[in-house]
Formats: sequence, structure tokens, C-alpha cells
Amino acid sequence: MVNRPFTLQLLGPQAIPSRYDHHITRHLSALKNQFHDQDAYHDALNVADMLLYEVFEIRRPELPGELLFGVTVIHPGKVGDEFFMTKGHFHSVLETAELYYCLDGEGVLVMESLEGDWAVEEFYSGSVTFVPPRWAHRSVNTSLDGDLILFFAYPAHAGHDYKSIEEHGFRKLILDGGDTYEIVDNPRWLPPERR
Ligand code: S6P
Ligand code: ZN
Repeated sequence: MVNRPFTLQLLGPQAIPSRYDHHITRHLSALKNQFHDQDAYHDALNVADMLLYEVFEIRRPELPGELLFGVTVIHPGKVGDEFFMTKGHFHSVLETAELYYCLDGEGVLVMESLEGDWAVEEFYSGSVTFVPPRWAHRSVNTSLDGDLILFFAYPAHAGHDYKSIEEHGFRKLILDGGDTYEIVDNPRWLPPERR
């Protein structure tokens, strides 16, 4: 990899980087056991394995001091009454933070610490959200009208730990409450000391 400065442009309505090395697409089947209404999940999956979100990543060596960055586009939609969302993860190297800059759309970042503390921060065009080290994070598109488009940057050696979220989900679910979204308890979540 050539170690020279460079500039990118974020092109088009989905702000796709003018150059990227990694295009991740996550479909409904990748979020097994995550949506609380499992009947709605399987009904939807029987119709089509819909594309929920895409990540356009600019890769760098996965070394301390480097940064990984790119754009995540979460498409609008729901499974039952629960909005489309990312899988969510802890960083494998827990002591690594992350920054999100919302380019367009409406949504929330659901976060929780290893100790079970939680937070929900709103995304809106121009918002910047800081994810502290040791906090898991999941992005949710709370608009049914358009994409949620997020620029992100994090230490390149962070890695991803999906396991505990795959098993227990996040402590809080984000549901469609009609006029606005609702934050409700996830019945499947267990406090860390009971796992
Ligand atoms: C990576 C960062 C984002 C997510 C992306 C998809 O640390 O938080 O780039 O990877 O938003 O989410 P997930 O949970 O499928 O990796
Ligand atoms: Zn992350």
C-alpha cells in the first residue's frame, strides 16, 4: 500500500466514496435472531433476503496508528415494528473508540458497555457521535423515507467482536412508535453476570 496522502470525494445521493477497497453488503439473513418479532423475520425472509445495509470501506493496514474509514448506508424499512439496523459489535481490541458523522437521514446509535450501561444517541444530518472505548454500537435507520448515511472512522487494529450481540442482542430495541421511535427493553438480553 502506497503511504501517500490522498483525498476522496463522497459521490451521489448515497455519498459513495470515489474510491473504496471493500464493499460489504448485509442482507436480512445476516441478522438471524436479532429482530424481536421472529415470526415477522421469517415471513420476510421467505419473501426475499432483502439488502438492509452496505459498507464502503477504505482499507488501511490493520495496525495501531492507522485508521479505517468509510461510509455505511442503512436502507429504510422494518421487520415487524423494528427498524432496519446493523448487526452491531464490540471492537475486539476493547480500548478503541469510533467516530460517526451523519451525512444524511435520521436514526440512532444504540450503545452499551460491557458492564450493561446503555445509551441511545440521535443521528441527524451534520451530527457527530463519539463511541467511547469498550462500548458496543449498532446503527438504526428510524426513517421509512430514506437512507441513513454515516461516515465512520476508527483505529485500524480494532477488529470486530460480533459474538455477544449475536447471542443476546442489545439491551434496548428501537421500535416504530407511530409519530416517533420508541426505546424498549429487549426481553432476550441478560445482564453480564447472568451469562
Ligand atoms: C466498524 C464500524 C462500522 C460498521 C458498519 C456495519 O467498526 O462500526 O463501519 O462496521 O456500520 O456494522 P456491523 O455491525 O455490521 O459491522
Ligand atoms: Zn465499530
